[in-house]
Amino acid sequence: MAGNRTFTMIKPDAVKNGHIGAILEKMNGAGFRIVAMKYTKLSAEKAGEFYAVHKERPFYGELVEFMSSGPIVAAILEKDNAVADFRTLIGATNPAEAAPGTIRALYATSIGENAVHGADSDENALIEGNFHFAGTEMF
Ligand code: 3AN
Repeated sequence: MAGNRTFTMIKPDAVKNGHIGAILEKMNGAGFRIVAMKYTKLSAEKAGEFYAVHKERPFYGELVEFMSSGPIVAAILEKDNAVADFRTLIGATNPAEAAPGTIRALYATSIGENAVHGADSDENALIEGNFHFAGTEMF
């Protein structure tokens, strides 16, 4: 059964370009409820840990450097079928291939700097949510 929570980050490019408000509005407008949220910055070490599954990929170094380059917004979101519906809302990894109206089509600048992260499974949503919010009160 599909779970009802997902994990997201608004990435440093979208924060720097002033898109936090617009992106949160898209999330709320699509029926996602904010359960936990934090404006924070990842150290290179923490970003490396978060993206450890991609360690062998050629873009890993670039990804860690980018994700630790500036502040982000991390959040846990709630909705029926949260993981799949959120992936639809954000669009394809490469903004050039993202469907019109999706968050990445609107706000991403490149495949590396693609505005938002969305967990890709219920299991990862839980792991990633705990990474940022373990011990935090949720509402
Ligand atoms: P998604 O975020 O859509 O699940 P993944 O899991 O394939 O995509 O990749 C994780 C992150 O790694 C992406 N959000 C993007 O920032 C970065 N990334 C993926 N592919 C590339 C690439 N070819 N070049 C640079 N960065 C990439």
